[in-house]
Amino acid sequence: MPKITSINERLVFNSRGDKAIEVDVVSDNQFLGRACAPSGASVGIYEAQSFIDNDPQKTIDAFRVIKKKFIGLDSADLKTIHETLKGNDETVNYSNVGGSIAYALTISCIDSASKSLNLPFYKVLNPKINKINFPFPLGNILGGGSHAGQGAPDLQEFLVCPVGAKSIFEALEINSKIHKELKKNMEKKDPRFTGGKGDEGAWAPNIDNDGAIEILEQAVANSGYDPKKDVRLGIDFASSSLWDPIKETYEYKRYGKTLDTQDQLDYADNLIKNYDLIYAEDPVHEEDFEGMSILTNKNPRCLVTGDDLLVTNKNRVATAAKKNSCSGAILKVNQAGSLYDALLFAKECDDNNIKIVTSHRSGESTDNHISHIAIATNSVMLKSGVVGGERISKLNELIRISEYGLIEGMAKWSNSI
Ligand code: 2PG
Ligand code: MG
Repeated sequence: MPKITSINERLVFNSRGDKAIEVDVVSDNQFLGRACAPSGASVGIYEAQSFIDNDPQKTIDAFRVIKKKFIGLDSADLKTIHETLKGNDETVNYSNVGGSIAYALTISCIDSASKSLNLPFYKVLNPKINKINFPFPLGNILGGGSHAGQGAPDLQEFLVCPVGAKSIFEALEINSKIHKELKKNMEKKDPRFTGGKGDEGAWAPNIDNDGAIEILEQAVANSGYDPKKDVRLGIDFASSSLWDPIKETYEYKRYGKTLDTQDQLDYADNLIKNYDLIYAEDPVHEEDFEGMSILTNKNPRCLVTGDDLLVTNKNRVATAAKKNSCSGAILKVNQAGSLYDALLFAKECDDNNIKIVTSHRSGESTDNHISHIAIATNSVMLKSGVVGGERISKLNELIRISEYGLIEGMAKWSNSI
């Protein structure tokens, strides 16, 4: 068994230039694992708390006091590492040790174990995996909301999913082509478009929500694909960022619209139907299991997906399953805290036939572990942008994984969709 012999931790900077925690775990004095915790801009209220009292340095200092408890443990034994961590933090949101520590420690342990065992990361996580089915890359082409400046759409992400692609390389090439094409289309539409991008590399033009989805559909068609067949469209509404809990309305501030609960449901439903969306993430706010359920039941061709609704939490997805609130579930390890928590969530999704979409955060490192986590959890999609060093590192890792010779093809999930 690979034995943890040392642990080192530091503050580094993420893709937004904010402080982030990185942890190194060494097994058997030679196998270095390393992981850096990402962070979100549209953060769900039920997510793990990244730092103790919002203070990265305090979180690092507190970890230094407890880290000796992990020395000598088997770095591949995720359960024991998780339990040791929980022995120091009984809170539900990791507020005593910090979710960033839970993320970086558990992932760097598996990273180190994978080197020591000479196995790919995904195989350490899921030893039963034989043939790989690649997740479809869900590419963020145009965006706004909390990821971009004023003038960009209120909705956070306008996405594409190349469902007609036969290989991961082809899928990534298609997304990249559409990302480039959209820029050209945008320049024609608005000669003052600066080429500005949001946090995840999606274009952030001055356009409203309806204009954004239209121009995306056009860019897909201009790239030579059928947006109702080869490359389907998606939206991350990130509705909790629009929701005003006091007024109980959705505030589309940039374009001066206020929608009540029913209006929002109708708006989301119309977008899903008019554009034949394959993917609709958080179309209503994070407490509205019922609204999600209405949209899920009405739209069997669309993966109605919970992000802030589920926060990678096993109990919340169990509730969602009972109410039929979603057909898709976002998996972000740092929402849950530890990698072990995230795997419990994945199992609950699987048991309830809810499709998993493994996802980056808007504030990322150049780590590529999420690509392996997507494979290990049989995710149908990987949401990791299209361009930018910190996003491309994850997408390129999928290409490397495709050389391992155990490939079956792309995720098999789209029969009814
Ligand atoms: C989301 C994510 C990633 P953030 O809402 O799905 O795209 O954004 O990390 O800001 O929560
Ligand atoms: Mg989201």
